[in-house]
This record gives sequence, structure tokens and C-alpha cells, in this order.
Amino acid sequence: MKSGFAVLIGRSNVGKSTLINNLVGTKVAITTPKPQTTRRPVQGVLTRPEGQVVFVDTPGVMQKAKDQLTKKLLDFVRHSLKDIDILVYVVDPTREIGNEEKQALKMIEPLEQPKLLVINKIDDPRSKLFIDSYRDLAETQFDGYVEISALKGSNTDILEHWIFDQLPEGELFYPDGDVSNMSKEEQLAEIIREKLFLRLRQEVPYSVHVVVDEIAVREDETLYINARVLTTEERYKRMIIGKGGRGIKEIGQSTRKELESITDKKVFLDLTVDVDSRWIERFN
Ligand SMILES: Nc1nc2c(ncn2[C@@H]2O[C@H](COP(=O)(O)OP(=O)(O)OP(=O)(O)O)[C@@H](O)[C@H]2O)c(=O)[nH]1
Ligand SMILES: [Mg+2]
Repeated sequence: MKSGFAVLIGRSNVGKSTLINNLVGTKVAITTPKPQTTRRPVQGVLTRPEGQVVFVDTPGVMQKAKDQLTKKLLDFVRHSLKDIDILVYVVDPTREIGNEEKQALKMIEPLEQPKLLVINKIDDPRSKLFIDSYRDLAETQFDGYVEISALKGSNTDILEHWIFDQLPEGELFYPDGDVSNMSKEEQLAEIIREKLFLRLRQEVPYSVHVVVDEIAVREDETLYINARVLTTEERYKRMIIGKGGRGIKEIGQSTRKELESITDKKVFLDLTVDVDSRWIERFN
């Protein structure tokens, strides 16, 4: 048996979470067009007859960690680089290699584990813009590279083979059938946060945190969920709720729609918005 941890690292928005979902074959991580969508290292598990890879999704590496949340996210990234077997470094060739990319590359430089460069988004015609400069990186800093589309699933099989080839011998970390390390509450909170991110603008998404307090199956088989959206300021709370409650209602509806299609149950979602200026301090 082979088994090990493959950690996905890269700037925000390069498609790390989209890739992990494609590899695991189910949605274990939320994805949005906004930076800093991923806030915690989420593990996605792929079990094959030859062994098991535990993929670790990480927050995007941001150049300037000025605010408290960004600092914490960068700490999670650093922490995730410990005790790994394979490093999967994801880049987005529609964007130029800038200082942020250089900083991220510096972080991984000292690591001695096998390093794979993944050039993502090749389905996007704009990827032609900077792809050569990323190919050059492969020569100098990586043990292998692959050009893929995580969104369309092209060449992700090549990536999977490369990883299995490099995996050390070992026992399974998760029982066959498990796809993630997250609890039901955490997964649900993430889905709600995804809907918030998709709907909210500017700095508001970064002010929110979601807590699921209760999940229960009622006698009539409906799934009852009680969740709170926490935000740092009163004015953000008003923006989330929206005129006549329209905002929060839409967030609830889109969450419910997704949950009903996953669970095949009718879902009742009780969603409230509270101001809590200190959730970032406690976030860990
Ligand atoms: N065209 C194209 N878009 C992609 C591809 N992979 C991801 N995206 C899009 O890129 C955006 C960011 O994707 P995520 O998977 O959330 O990126 P991430 O690297 O996890 O971002 P953070 O969690 O913020 O660090 C989303 O809008 C995705 O749909 C791809 O292969 N092709
Ligand atoms: Mg992500």
C-alpha cells in the first residue's frame, strides 16, 4: 500500500480548491472567484486500490499580511508545509509572475519533498499570455510539471499518476469511503459561506464567519439546520440582511437548493445574522 499527504499551495484564486474537488471527485472545498475563499487547511481524501492520497487544500498565499485574518491564513499555510510527502504548487498562467508569486516560491524553496508544478486554467485562452514564464519555473525549481484544467478535468489523471508514483509506502489514514476531515457542521458552514462570498461585495465577505449550531432530522424526514452568520460590524450586518431581508433570504435559498440536491431531503434552514467583532481573534 502507498499513502501520504500531498499539500496544494499557491496564490489565491489559482484553483487549488477546484482541483482538490476534481481529484477527490466530490465537493470537499468551496470555490469562488474571490480571493481568500479557503480559510482552513481542508483535507480531501482519494482512495484507490494502490493506496491513498490525502490532499491538503490551503489558503492562498497573499503578499502583504496586514490584517489579522490574512496573517492567520498565512500561518495555516506555513503550518501545512510540515509533515508532508508531496508538494503540489498551483499557478494561474492568466496572471503574470509577480512579487506575490515570488514570495510563495520562496516559502517552498527549502522543502525537500518531491515538488510538482501544476499550471492550471489551460482551458482559458488568456493562459497563453504568461504560460512560458511558468514553464521556465518548472525547469529550475520543480521535479515535474503538468498543464491542466481543474475546471474541465483535463490532464488531472496525469497529475494523479505522478502523485501515486511519488507516494511512500504506508497504511491508509482514512477508512475507504471517507472523503474529508470535516464534520457535517463544518461542511455546512462552508457551503453557507460560499453563498455569502458569491453574493457580497468588496470587503464584506472577509467580515463574515459562519457557525452551524444544530443539524437534526425531524420526524417528517426534513433536515433542520440552525446557523449563524457572524460579521464584524453593524453596517455589514445590514448589507448581509439586505432591503426587507432580501439578501439573507437569497443566501438561504441558494444554500437550501444545494443541500437538498446533496441530501435528497427537504431542508429547513434557520439563518440569523449577528455582529461579533471578535470572531477573527478567536479563529483557529
Ligand atoms: N477557466 C478556469 N477557471 C478555473 C479553473 N480552476 C479554477 N477556476 C476558477 O478560478 C476561481 C478560483 O478557484 P478556487 O478553486 O476557489 O481557487 P483557490 O486557489 O482555491 O483560491 P483561494 O481559496 O482563495 O486561495 C473560481 O472562479 C474557479 O471557477 C480552470 O481550470 N479553468
Ligand atoms: Mg481555495
